[in-house]
Amino acid sequence: MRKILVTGALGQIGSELTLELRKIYGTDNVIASSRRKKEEQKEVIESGPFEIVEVTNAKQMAEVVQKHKVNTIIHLAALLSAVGEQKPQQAWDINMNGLYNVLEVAREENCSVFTPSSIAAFGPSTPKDKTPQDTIQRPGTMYGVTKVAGEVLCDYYFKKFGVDTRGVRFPGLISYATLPGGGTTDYAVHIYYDAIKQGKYTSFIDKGTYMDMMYMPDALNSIVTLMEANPDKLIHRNAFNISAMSFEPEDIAAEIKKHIPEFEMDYDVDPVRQSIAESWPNSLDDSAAREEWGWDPKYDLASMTTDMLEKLKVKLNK
Ligand code: VAH
Repeated sequence: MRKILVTGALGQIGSELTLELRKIYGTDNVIASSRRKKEEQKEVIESGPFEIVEVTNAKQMAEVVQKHKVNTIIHLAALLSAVGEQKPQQAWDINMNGLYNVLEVAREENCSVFTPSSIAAFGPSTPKDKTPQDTIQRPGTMYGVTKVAGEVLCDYYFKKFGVDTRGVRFPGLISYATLPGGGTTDYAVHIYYDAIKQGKYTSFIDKGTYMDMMYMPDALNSIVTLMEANPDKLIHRNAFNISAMSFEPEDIAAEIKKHIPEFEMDYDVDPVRQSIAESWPNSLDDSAAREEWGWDPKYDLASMTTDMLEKLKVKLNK
């Protein structure tokens, strides 16, 4: 039976993933962890085992793994792209030393490891359209550097020590439960909140800027499906291109207007996040994930927008 430790369990992915994993594997088999408690995440903290784990503290992490007899680590704790450009040294420390500690603890305690990479692992010299699974990766952000290095380090731990490491390259993730923390794709979440609260949104990403995106239910499903996939069928491991849709701000605004006709959007482009977005692919080739472990997203822009607006109207009491 899996005994799973989730790092970064109070973040955008972790908060929903932890609750989903507890439904699948049993509450007591999923230990949520974070560097500190958050008042707004009481459901995750109080619905099952919770531990304080600072991922840069290897001793603390090893003690939690031993205490709960963990055999699977889902490592989500990281600084994202935009925040990583404000604090590049801290991004390296958390994203790289945190991952190194996870891999060393996994090696010593015989744990499997799932940790996501990102489309940020690609850069301006990467083919932009239908970006191949295996291609040049010269990212221009510290976040992207840590993602490429993380992919290679995870493959090394698999080949050198037999640690069962697997990962996906997440696109921008859109969800209604927990706000994202400092990414470039965050505009695609905030637009829904502002559409409901104010009927308008000012985008920090410019018109015509395509990025790959995915609705959170598909992202959660990708983690469990890859984690449980038959290892004999995996040609790749760290990390798989996956995507569900590719759109630009005008596309998501047009979809929202189908539900809120009076919705208006204008632009106040953030040069930092715009340059990051322009360095990333427009769309990904995710055929390897589909062939090797049955990746098959369910949501497109239309169905995601319908569900996001429905759930946010309840959450925001509108
Ligand atoms: C970010 N949401 O914007 C994250 C993600 C592909 C983007 O890694 O930094």
